Parts: sequence; C-alpha cells; structure tokens
Amino acid sequence: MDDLRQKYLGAIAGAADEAALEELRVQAVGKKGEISLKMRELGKMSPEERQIMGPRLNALKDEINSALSAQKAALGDAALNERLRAEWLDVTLPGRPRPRGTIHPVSQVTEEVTAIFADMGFAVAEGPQIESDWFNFDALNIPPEHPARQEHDTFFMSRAEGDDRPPHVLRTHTSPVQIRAMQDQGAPIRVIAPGRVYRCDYDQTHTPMFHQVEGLAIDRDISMANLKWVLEEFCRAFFEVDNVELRFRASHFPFTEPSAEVDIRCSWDGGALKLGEGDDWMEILGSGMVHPKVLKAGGIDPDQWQGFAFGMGIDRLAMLKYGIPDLRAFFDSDLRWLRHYGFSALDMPTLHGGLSR
Ligand code: 2NL
Repeated sequence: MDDLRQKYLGAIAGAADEAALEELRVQAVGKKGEISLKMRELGKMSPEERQIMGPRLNALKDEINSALSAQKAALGDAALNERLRAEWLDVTLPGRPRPRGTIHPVSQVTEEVTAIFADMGFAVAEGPQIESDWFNFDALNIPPEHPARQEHDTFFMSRAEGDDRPPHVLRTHTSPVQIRAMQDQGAPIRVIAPGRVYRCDYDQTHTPMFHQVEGLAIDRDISMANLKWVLEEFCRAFFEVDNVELRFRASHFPFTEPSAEVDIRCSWDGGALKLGEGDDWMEILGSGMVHPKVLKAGGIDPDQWQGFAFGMGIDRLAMLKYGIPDLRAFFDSDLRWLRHYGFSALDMPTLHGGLSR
C-alpha cells in the first residue's frame, strides 16, 4: 500500500502536463487501474482483512484523486503565468509613427470650394474627361471657325482610319459637364463642376493637365446682382477675410453675355499677398450671364430662364491661399513637397469646423 502511495503521489507531483496527469489517473484509479484492481480483490479477502484494507484503499484512492486535481490546478496556474510573462506588453510605450499620406492641396481646395457652394445650395456635377467636340465647343457657342477653338490648345483623340467624323477631345474646361447637367436636370438648376481639364501648354504657369471649377445657376429671374453676391460670399469664405472687395471688369467669353472678369483688391507689401486691402487688383475668375444659345444647347428655353456662370482655376486658388510658389511642383509627386504642402486626412474642411484648420 505504501509503495503504491509513494509511486503515484511522486509521479503526480512530477507530471509535466495535463496529458501525463491523465495517463497517471487511468493507471491508478481508472476502471482497470491499479487501485481499482486492488479494490476488486477485496471480495476474495476474509471479512477481517476486508475491514482493514477497504477503508485504506478508499483513503488512498481519495488521496490520489485530490493529488491529481491539485497538480492539475498547479499546472494551469503555471501555464497562465507563462502566458502572462510571454505576452507582456508595455502599454505606456508611445505609439509607433506610421508613414503618413497627406491630402494634396488641389484636393483640399476642391473640398473647400465644394463646402462653400454646397452651403449656398449648389450640387456637384461630374462628367467625362474625354468629350465630343460638340459638348466641349459647339454647345458653348464656339463654332468650328471660331478663334477660341485655336486658343484652347486642344488635345485631340484619334479616330480609326477612314472615320471622318470630328475627333473627340480631352475637355479643355468643365463647361461640358454643365451642358450635360442642364440636359439631364433642366431648369431651375444650381451646380458646380470641379475637375481635371487639359490644354496642350507647358511653361512656368501652365501644365497640360490642371483643375477648374465652374458654377451655374439658372432660374426665372437670376441676374448679375445674384452673381456678384455669390462670388463675394465665396471669396469671403474661401480666403477667410471679412473685407473682400471685388471689381467686375467687362470682358468677353463666347458662352456668356454680358461677360465680366473679376478682380480682388489686394496688396503685395513686402512680398506677402494681403487680400481686401491695398491698391492692387488681382484677377481671380471669369463670369457672366449664360448666353441664350448655350441655354438652348442645354435644352433650356431662354425665353423662360436665365442665369449666371463662372469659372476659376483650382490650382491657382491653391497657390494663392497656401503660398505655394511653383505650379509645376503640384504634379511632380515629390514626397517631401507633399508632406510640406499636404493636409491631414482627418481635417475635412467644413464651414463650421474651419475650412483649412
Ligand atoms: C475662366 C472663365 C468661365 C464660364 C466659365 C460657363 C459654362 C456654361 C455656360 C456659360 Cl455651361 N458659362 N462657364 C462662364 C464664364 C467664365 O470661365 O477664366 N475660367 C478659368
């Protein structure tokens, strides 16, 4: 009895894992285990022997069972301690800085402009960058022989051999988007069309791809006065200055009549641009009342409806607002430039939260 006791209690205390423990349990107290077999032998004993051996065997069985569960608990504790040691983590360490992308100034300014005009009830319209010459030119009162066609430095797509139809073009302005919007939605309508435009021109101040935003408002009685208010409101919000002064200078565009170029009062004291004060004027956009022929091309009756349109360069707006000197760097994908002039992805421009902070 003592040998059995020594053997199993020693083995249990030395068991390294739960599998070893289970093997010992089966060996000792399982159905065919050593203790169980001994208990079966009780039947063959004399009553006196049985009186002594029975309780001793039962006590030994109990002792082995509790040693088994004690060791099982100890192994569980050890395993947990080992996990806690191995999976230890210093939660006070500073976060690891990840390589961070930034929002391009063109995207930032597009979002800002969109937020401002959305607040005045303008929806965003989009359209194809490859256009038919009808949508890019004819619909905008620029017929084939019109000098403006040459001035647009158009990129032409190629047609298949023997196909004599006029080629498609890369849109030279976002106006065709607004023609499509008029055709699709009819009047009244209030939309802006921001997007990429293309002209075959490359120097200090021109890139063959650049960004434009145009606006269009058509209703029964929209006038130049509404245009003036909308543009003043826009400049106040966009440049974040209370005193803006705009000057409307008579001009000419084929798609508007009358037409006006708009200058903003500014000063260049000490090389820094200040808006709303000073004796200088800087041209920021073109505008006018939509030409009746353009309304017709958009499927809108010019005897019933009228309205204004305007257009400006997003890249130039970004350079002015954020003091970026070189236009061509916009499209170089230089990571150092992008980190310097880029914006945080989390700071979405809103009118209430601040446009650019
Ligand atoms: C500029 C001048 C302008 C428009 C764009 C327009 C569009 C339609 C009808 C009439 Cl659908 N006009 N757009 C009007 C005046 C000026 O852009 O300097 N852009 C950079």
